[in-house]
Amino acid sequence: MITSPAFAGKRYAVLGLARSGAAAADALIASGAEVIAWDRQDVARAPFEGRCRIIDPLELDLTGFAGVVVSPGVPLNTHPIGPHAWQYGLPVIGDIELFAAARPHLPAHKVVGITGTNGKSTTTALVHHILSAAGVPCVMGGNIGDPIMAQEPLPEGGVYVLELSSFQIDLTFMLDCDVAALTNITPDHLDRYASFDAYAASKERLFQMQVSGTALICDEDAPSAAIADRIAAEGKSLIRVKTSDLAVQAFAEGRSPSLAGPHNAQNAAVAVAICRTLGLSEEQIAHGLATYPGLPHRMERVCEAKGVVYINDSKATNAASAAPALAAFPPDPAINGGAPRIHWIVGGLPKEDGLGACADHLGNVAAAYTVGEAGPMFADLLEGQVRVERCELISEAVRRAAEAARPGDVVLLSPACASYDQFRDYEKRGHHFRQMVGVITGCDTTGQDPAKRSILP
Ligand code: UMA
Ligand code: ADP
Repeated sequence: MITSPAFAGKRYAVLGLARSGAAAADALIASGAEVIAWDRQDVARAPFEGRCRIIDPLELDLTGFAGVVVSPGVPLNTHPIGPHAWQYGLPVIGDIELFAAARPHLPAHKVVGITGTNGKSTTTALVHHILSAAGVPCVMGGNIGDPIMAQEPLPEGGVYVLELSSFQIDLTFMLDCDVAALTNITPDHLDRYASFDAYAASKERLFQMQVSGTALICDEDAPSAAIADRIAAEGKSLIRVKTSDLAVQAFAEGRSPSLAGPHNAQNAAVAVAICRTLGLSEEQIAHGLATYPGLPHRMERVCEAKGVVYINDSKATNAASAAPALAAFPPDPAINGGAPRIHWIVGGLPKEDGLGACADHLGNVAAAYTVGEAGPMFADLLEGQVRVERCELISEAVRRAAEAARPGDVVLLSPACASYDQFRDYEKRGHHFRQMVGVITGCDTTGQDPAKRSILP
């Protein structure tokens, strides 16, 4: 756990006690801070009974507090905690801000912050893998893996690789990343922001917090390019990254199968630029790119049964991230006479009104199986373009897709929606899909074998 004298003797309210909030409260208590903790769920509050005062900060006079630590899942745009804290002049912060405050007392280290609408986790995990393979002490945290405050501090020379969602950036004010990177910006999380511009502005704050570090921006969409232009105009250190950078590099041919596809080329190009900025050699980077094992729930090959491949892409929570999955399996003249071969399970909690970039790849779709709250909307949009089966539940969608699929076809969960209508998060949705595929096909789909992950054909 990361503790710091910076918190000793201070008083904090912690709202939200799931993974990141619990780790923040633990770290504050262990650092000698006085903590008032709260979560609307009693199961989340239970581990703190007897360890600190448990009370909703909304019921408290917060005079004398140092700050209110809020979890990224608490919607700041609608929750009353913001106005309540601000009336006492208190900052509303998250665990990443606690980490930033703890940094001066940690052994000399570097911080890499990675944001973007899509590709954050892949880029973060890839940078972490390249560094680890090169023998650099490093951890990854933030929006991936264990919360950063729960991790052991690194020895001198270590690198903290942080995936940062816009929700986390909104709760962070002094994280000066040695390297801050942006993969892309497309519409997402619009329920949490007043507009797409406000969402993009949230991402930009990661770079505004930098004092002397380098900004790496993949400037292939208009909002990202605009951010790069503003950083350049301020005279700050900026490297513009292009997906095509990867193609001209010596190691372009040696990428792990888990990094197949143009979207992963974008992620890999950003990761390579980050590792170069950190001073790694081309050989070290090439080795890491070739051996990257992939992450679960991103184009994860679950199993093959009766010639049908089942793919779990539960992390595709918006249209821009589902589109590359649909593009990955075009009709093949050698398979079923060149008929479309994707049985697409789509839907969940809707984020956008239309099909977005998915509309460009409907020629690859044999049938769509719509699920969740967005199911009827997707069914209405898709009917007349592809065969549609209204299913509501993923279990029903897998059952019907398995019945309809022919050898050579692909059953693909790439929902283009958030999971929160039916699941705790995209991971639970992905596990459920895996389980259902196991039940319906008879395959063992419980394994977490990295060799099975994220393999594109
Ligand atoms: N809560 C209240 N009152 C409210 C609202 C929420 O008490 O009004 C409580 C909830 O009961 C819950 C907690 O607040 O216990 C909210 O927790 P959380 O949703 O922030 O969950 P954590 O487990 O702390 O997970 C967070 C990130 N979650 C979100 O950003 C929604 C995780 O990102 C991150 O991995 C984790 O911290 C570790 O640092 C997940 C995610 O889905 C992967 N991120 C989004 C995405 O990638 O699209 C941004
Ligand atoms: P994030 O952490 O930003 O959500 P991930 O690396 O976990 O990103 O990928 C999430 C989903 O987005 C996966 O379904 C993946 O196939 C897709 N994806 C990954 N990188 C990109 C990219 N650069 N552009 C578009 N989609 C992407």
